[in-house]
Amino acid sequence: MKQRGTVIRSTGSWQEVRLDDGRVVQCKVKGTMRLMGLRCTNPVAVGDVVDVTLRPDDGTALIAAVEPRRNYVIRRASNLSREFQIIGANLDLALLVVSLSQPLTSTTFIDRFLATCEAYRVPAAIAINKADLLHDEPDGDALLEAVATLYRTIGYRVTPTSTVTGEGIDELRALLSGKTTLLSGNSGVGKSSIINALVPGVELRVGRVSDAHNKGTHTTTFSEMIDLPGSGRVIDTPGVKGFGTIDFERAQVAHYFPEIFAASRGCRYGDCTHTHEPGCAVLDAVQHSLISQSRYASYLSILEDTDGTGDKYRKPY
Ligand SMILES: Nc1nc2c(ncn2[C@@H]2O[C@H](COP(=O)(O)OP(=O)(O)OP(=O)(O)O)[C@@H](O)[C@H]2O)c(=O)[nH]1
Ligand SMILES: [Mg+2]
Ligand SMILES: [Zn+2]
Repeated sequence: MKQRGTVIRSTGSWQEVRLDDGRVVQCKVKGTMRLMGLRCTNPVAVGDVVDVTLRPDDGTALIAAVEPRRNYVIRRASNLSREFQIIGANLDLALLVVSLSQPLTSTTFIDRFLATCEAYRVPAAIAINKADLLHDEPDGDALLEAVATLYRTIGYRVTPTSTVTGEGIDELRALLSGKTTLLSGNSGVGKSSIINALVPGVELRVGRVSDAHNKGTHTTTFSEMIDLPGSGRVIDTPGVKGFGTIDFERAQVAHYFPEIFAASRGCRYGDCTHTHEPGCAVLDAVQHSLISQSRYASYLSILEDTDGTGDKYRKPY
């Protein structure tokens, strides 16, 4: 018997699927599907709409097919790895949760995440969590303001939040209402804590305060979709250390940095890579601080990781 459903929890080998009739079943992925998802560590991700085959005789459930994804967020499992991981699928919003203190999220991480969202047409926003810590640190507020302004100027929504004081939580609630939102970011930035603040009673496991400095600590170990009060859903995910981008075509990388793309219209050459060419309007804008050094460095870092052929990752479905 075939049923349609949505993957709401994924441990890698097991998927929990909420069927359209409301029942929740534990599923295995049908063996052959792994081949279709070649090089992908998880052929099925939270948010995927799937066809499930139920076998009433032995009580097993198999995911037989994944419906084409509206969009998704994907990362390279590690910088040199040839394997990819789909972090979430069929999203209205990807909320990147960052922290500028305990731990410090790097701008490279932020920019690689945002560029991936641009590439896969997932609207992205940023929550700068642990704002309470910044308010208590010398120059903390200046750092918060600088980072927020940088990304707001490019066009991203930025919300400073604190699960300790409640700052920004109402704003997030309004932003996420009615949407399916992926929460992603480094380990320990407070993704699960934010969901706990948004969803009374859910009580996700959060890291111990004493572990907050320890980047090796991963408190959330599997991805999980949680219903928001009212309408909307959030996906909590395990923290990730780095965010390797997939092999973009070199010429495409600038498209994923909105402000670099906008400036590039003024470049002398149509195939300008914005690295050394005369008459490059992007280099000019960097020199005049109209494009931030950190964003430009992130652009270069992705370009360096890209071997130029593009399309290494073929969509499995
Ligand atoms: N000061 C402060 N601490 C926070 C805030 N939000 C979360 N924390 C603390 O940060 C630590 C990590 O929080 P988690 O919610 O487990 O972080 P996470 O992003 O879910 O981490 P992973 O599941 O490992 O990816 C915990 O000790 C939280 O209590 C905040 O706004 N301010
Ligand atoms: Mg967590
Ligand atoms: Zn240029």
